[in-house]
Amino acid sequence: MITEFPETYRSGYVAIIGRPNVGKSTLLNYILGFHLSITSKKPQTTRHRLLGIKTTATAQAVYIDTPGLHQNYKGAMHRYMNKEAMTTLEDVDVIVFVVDGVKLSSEDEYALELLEKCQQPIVLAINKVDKIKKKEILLPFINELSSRLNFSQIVPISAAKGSHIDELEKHIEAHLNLSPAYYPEEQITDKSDKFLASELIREKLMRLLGQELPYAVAVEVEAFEEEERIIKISGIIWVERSNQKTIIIGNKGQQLKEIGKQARLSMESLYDKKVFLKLWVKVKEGWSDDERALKSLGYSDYLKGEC
Ligand SMILES: Nc1nc2c(ncn2[C@@H]2O[C@H](COP(=O)(O)OP(=O)(O)OP(=O)(O)O)[C@@H](O)[C@H]2O)c(=O)[nH]1
Ligand SMILES: [Mg+2]
Repeated sequence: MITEFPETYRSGYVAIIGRPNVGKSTLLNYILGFHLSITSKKPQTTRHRLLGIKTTATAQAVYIDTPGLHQNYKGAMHRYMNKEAMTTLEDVDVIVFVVDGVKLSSEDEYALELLEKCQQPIVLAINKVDKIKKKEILLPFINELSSRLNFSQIVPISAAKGSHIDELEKHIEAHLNLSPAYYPEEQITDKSDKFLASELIREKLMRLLGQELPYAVAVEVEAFEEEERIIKISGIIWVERSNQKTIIIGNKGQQLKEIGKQARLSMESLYDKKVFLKLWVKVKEGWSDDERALKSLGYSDYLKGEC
């Protein structure tokens, strides 16, 4: 426990920004040392901003994981997701811009255009370098990127394997403010247990259903009752059409059973307690493009923003 903060103690907000699927949430989880933010092979896994707070003896970095920035959005949910990412840029002390591979996509370009307007230091993390066999092909990519924006640092990393993350964290820490911690030492996120539970269910849906998963799926945790030895959770999986409900339930209910089992195991590891989980699938037509319905499912706060 930190009883007194030294004068050299640093604290600040760190935005993790980039196009969908580059590994932003995987990076946050590696830094924190546990699975807080959901991840999957599918782009647009993260839908809401989420704080992940890392407190050490020398600094408190308040990371903000964001939905991947995407260009060709349609509908209210996509608008919400882009705003969630852009608003984050307003008040942070440092930005970590994540890319992967060795080529810029049009979505990376879109993110770069937004970042050009930012005044804060930007650290570039080139992720998934474990997938690059010939490391020398990174060099022209690094040159191209550094000619585009004046990055404070450029660090090739692998969030999945944990390579060079400590180096990245050192650079981030140097950009934080000289200040005692903003949040209590034991606080790890701004999100409720109920929110984290609903996200773990959505993660299993994304991972188990893959291409079959309808994009418009949302999870609502109706009840979260913590007792001495067990947490009782019940959740609703909302879809837009009845054929989507059939897919999620699967043959003789096997698919839903597996989703529930995997979500329960992840919850037990997150809460360090036994979990009893009940899941239902329900249909609500057109919710993903209906701002009122979105609000009721937690997609609230249309915020203006940029940096
Ligand atoms: N090989 C490799 N795969 C990675 C690495 N980092 C992340 N991934 C994989 O990339 C996929 C996307 O990772 P996420 O962390 O969900 O990506 P994201 O940027 O948060 O995506 P959105 O939330 O959709 O914006 C997952 O399948 C990860 O396992 C890495 O360093 N190496
Ligand atoms: Mg993510």
